[in-house]
Amino acid sequence: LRAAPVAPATTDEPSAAARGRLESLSQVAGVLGTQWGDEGKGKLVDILAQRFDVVARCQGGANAGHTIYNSEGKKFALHLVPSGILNENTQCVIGNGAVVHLPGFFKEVDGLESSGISCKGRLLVSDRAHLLFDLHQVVDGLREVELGNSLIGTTKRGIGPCYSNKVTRNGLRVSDLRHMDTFGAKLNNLLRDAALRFKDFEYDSKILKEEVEKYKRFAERLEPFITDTVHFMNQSILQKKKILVEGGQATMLDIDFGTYPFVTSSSPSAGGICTGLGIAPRSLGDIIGVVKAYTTRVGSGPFPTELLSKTGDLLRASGMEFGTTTGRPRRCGWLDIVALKYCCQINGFSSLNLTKLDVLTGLEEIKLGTSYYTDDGNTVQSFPADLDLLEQIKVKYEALPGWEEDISSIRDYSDLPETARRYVERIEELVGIPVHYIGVGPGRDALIYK
Ligand code: 2SA
Ligand code: GDP
Ligand code: MG
Repeated sequence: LRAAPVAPATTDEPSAAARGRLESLSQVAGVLGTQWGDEGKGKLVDILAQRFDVVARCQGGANAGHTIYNSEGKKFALHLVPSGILNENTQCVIGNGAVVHLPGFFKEVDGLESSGISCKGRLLVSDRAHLLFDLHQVVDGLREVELGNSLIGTTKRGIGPCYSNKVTRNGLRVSDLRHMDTFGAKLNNLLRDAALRFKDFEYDSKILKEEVEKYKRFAERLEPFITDTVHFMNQSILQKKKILVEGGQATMLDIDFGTYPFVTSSSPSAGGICTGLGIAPRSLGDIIGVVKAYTTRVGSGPFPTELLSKTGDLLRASGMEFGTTTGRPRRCGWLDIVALKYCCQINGFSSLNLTKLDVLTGLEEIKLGTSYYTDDGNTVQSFPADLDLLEQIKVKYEALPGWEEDISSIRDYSDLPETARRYVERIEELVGIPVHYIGVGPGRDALIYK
């Protein structure tokens, strides 16, 4: 295995095949993760954004980490801001389903602005989005400590505690910044609850006062970004603007469909698009599922095709599999077709983007996990909810031959080695959804349109 290449600078015009694919996408389209995150969604969103007027995030917060490269090869790590921000003609929306940590948000905005990317007037934050406070991050950490060996392995960005407050109905929303007279009392409730629950949670009236003062300044600074994004999204649809929804995390981390409790606290699957932006299901068109050519996972939880071997280490090194947000090493394994089929059912993808095919170069043999079975030899028909069963499950593999050639500069599908094409087509056969995009490197141009 070779180390993944550094993204080259590119200003190439898209090929006819690329233009065909990009121009035929529906008015409202989505890009969603199909595994346990980090499939390379950010790169596809950044490429597609060139053809879209609006790019919107519908769930999650700064737990997401999308690494993208602009046309000069400059690297950007985005967390909350949609990956469409690098395209100056695109408006970006942080929808009602997302959670916003304002110190982190302004840090990201400042970083972009200092790189010459203007955010003002292009970045809209929903007045219905919930505010994620430092206190949520502290509680996230304390919960993990309490869980000991059974910890979830969260990003410690405060995601679970913030969504907990949303569901308990005592959370604060962006629109509360316009009512600073009641803001302090509401925030005090959250701080007091946290202090009652965790003895190590520091809380006194000085902390509250400082936090309220800080948020008074944030309220002023955020005002130009605050938008009724439900109205904006629906107006944009009526005005025939092209809208791209950028998923964070992935279906296997979905609060309902993922490997609960080792999941995030939002809905990164298709349903989350409607609830997280306030747009109707019938407005949705193409939904592209992003699939890494192998599987990775950060944090704890079941991972049936995990490779605890040298091959897993090779994939990690070659694919540079370290978290964008926390730098944690990602667990690596073979592509899990059972989990992928389950995810395809839930999301109804119109096509797939297979990413990081280049990382598999040099492997003599590549495996696909095609079915699950139990100790007594019985095949498990669908992806199980039962974690004990998942931990013990056996995987039946199909082995395919690998390839030696460097594929990172290939742009035409027909130029890929035959064994690489066979790998792609076998995946299409097994899941019944066409692969329209194939990633062969991290750069914007390193994409094959099939
Ligand atoms: P949380 O923080 O409450 O959402 O964590 C709950 C679980 O969800 C997983 N999770 C992620 N998995 C992969 N990538 C994520 N984002 C970062 C990235 C990760 C990083 O893109 O690289 O930098 O470490 C992400 N966000 C949440 C998490 O690992 C827990 O399993
Ligand atoms: P996301 O969270 O789904 O947006 O993915 P991340 O950005 O967290 O992780 C994907 C990583 O793989 C990033 O470092 C990308 O630059 C990189 N990447 C994306 N597509 C490809 C690809 O096709 N080949 C290689 N070698 N790297 C890729
Ligand atoms: Mg990521």
